Amino acid sequence: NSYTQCRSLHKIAVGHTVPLTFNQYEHQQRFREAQAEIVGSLMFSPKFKDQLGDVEVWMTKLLDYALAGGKRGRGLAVPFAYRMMEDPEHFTEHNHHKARIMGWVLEMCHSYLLIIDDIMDASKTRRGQQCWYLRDDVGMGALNDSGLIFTSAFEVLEQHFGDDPIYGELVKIYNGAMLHTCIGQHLDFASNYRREKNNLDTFTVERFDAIALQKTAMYTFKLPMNLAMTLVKGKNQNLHHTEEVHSICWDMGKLLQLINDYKDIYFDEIKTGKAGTDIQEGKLTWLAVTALERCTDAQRKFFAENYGIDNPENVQRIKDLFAELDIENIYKNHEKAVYEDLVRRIRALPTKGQTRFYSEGLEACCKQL
Ligand code: DMA
Ligand code: MG
Ligand code: MG
Ligand code: MG
Repeated sequence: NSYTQCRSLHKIAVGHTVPLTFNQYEHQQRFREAQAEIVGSLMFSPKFKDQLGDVEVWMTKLLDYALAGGKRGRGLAVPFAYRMMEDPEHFTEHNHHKARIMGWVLEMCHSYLLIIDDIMDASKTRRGQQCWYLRDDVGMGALNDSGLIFTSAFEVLEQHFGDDPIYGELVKIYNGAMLHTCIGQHLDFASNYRREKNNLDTFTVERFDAIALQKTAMYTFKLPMNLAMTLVKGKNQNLHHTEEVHSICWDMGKLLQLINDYKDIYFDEIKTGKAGTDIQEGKLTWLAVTALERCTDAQRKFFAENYGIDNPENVQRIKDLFAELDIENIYKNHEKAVYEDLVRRIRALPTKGQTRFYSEGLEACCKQL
């Protein structure tokens, strides 16, 4: 079948040090299929099975919302990274499947973050649907629902890895990454211009970097890489702990966040599935800090008067100011430069043994941003 074909293609490709070609569709299909398995086993857990009937009904509805749609880039990155990093001699389908489960646990953590993020950002839509907290039958119950998703993620982890020697390590990896993300989300929220009106001193590129590193890079890039590494044989060679690989992951996270910030303003909701709120909410975004760097005193005053107000006229004024400052072009050039620099650095990684796979994996992830 095409899966076996894909595997042998992989072997041939790797054996001949030809760039790896692999069936993206197959990869996604397999990942999708694992969803039913994890949801099924979760609902079979005694915590849910021996419950009042209402609980299962609610959980099913919640999980349907939480796991539907989205690009699933983070979840897919785990099996993807495992496939890329593992020496083909040690590659097993069993481990590959473990990577998919880890990927779904990650997707559940992501969904937990999004439910909360939409409340904090006063968003209206997500993944083409109304935000969870805005539903008539949800409201502030969304706070507890996010907790249900997060704790269920760890329940899934225990169900599938509880007896595995790597279980303790996995808990540490997930929790560590989630802690960083929550710190990043706190900084993001606390840096909001509306919280400290008239203080633009904190709107700096340095602060944007520090926030993006924690709220985005940590769980989007470092986490899937670290999870996949737990499955890679001979991982104690420490190849994955080189400074440069760390720094590449950070910079990919920053790139993702600046793309996210750009889309919030310049992309149509039809395309992104979510209506932007960054200007209205006064977020510390890459566009805002870049604009401020280029403002005259008068423009800075104009920015201060209009940013962070949920009113179409004020929002339009900020967009006009961005246009005056040519922010869109500055963004495009910057994005291109960051991307090209990343690809160059990834290609320059040492190509002996495992790191070759590592660099291919990173480059492929980068292309998917
Ligand atoms: C989201 O940043 C970060 C996390 C950890 C969910 P964001 O609020 O800019 O994301 P989005 O634009 O998707 O709401
Ligand atoms: Mg948001
Ligand atoms: Mg946010
Ligand atoms: Mg955003």
